[in-house]
Amino acid sequence: MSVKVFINGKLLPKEQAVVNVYDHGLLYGDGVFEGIRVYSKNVFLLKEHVERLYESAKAIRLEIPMTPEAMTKAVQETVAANGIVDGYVRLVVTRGAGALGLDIRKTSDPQVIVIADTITLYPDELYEKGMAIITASTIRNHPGALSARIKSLNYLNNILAKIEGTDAGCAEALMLNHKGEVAECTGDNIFLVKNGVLKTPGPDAGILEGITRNAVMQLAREAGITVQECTLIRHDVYVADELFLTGTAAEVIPVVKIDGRVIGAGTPGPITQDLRQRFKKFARGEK
Ligand code: PXG
Repeated sequence: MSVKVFINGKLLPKEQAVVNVYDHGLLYGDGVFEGIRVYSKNVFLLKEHVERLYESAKAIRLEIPMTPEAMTKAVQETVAANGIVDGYVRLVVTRGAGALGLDIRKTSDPQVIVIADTITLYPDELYEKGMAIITASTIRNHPGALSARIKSLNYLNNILAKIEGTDAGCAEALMLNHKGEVAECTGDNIFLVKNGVLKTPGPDAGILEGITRNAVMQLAREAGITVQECTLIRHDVYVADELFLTGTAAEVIPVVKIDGRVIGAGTPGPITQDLRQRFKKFARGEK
């Protein structure tokens, strides 16, 4: 069965779900998106993702031509139409086709696209043994230039850092902000554990406020773990007892090495493993 893609109110076979080459999403990366997981036919934290999509759109002055309620329904219908049990939803809204120029007033018809498909995950081994990452030399976008809180179609900043990671044989890379502080990874947020306290950079570090990040902070608090959003520098990461990343695709993944330095005992730590289990249960609606 061919994958059916929701585009502007219609479910079309994926070959027919196409956008105009004059779309500013293609020409300028002018648009917003979300990546959402489906667990056992249930679209995970859909409300939070739809809210973030509309906030991203508002921040770039893009009016989405449907209500959040209709968007929610479109996601659920697309997931059902493709028989997705465990998978992934990509929500995209582009600025639409326009003249060859930056002026948004010369664009029309923003494209609303919902793709429901399977997802490629990190290999199981990385969850069991932990992953190695590096610090990229590419810093995160200066928040005064483009807020990292906008999940925009322009991911070059992260892609350049990701290339540094893959060149070094690592699946992720840490990005610092313009002040040299720890921000986030290319598609994941970062957490560390020091003396039993869970620490992560706050939104003012210039990060995407990950929905997985928020869920993990909540689960940690419920488990009686002290959680701090605070400024972190590379030194804090190097001397951490435990390190892990969170993201829609990664869920909770341990990190055991960064820039060649071994973190803690060099194996996934107890708090990381506990939070990973709690997150898995939560995602499957067992909490
Ligand atoms: N930081 C950045 C820069 C991201 O892009 C996260 C953190 C984690 O946020 P969530 O809300 O997912 O916990 C992201 C998320 C993909 C893909 O296909 C990327 C993300 C999510 C899902 C899929 O590359 N990035």
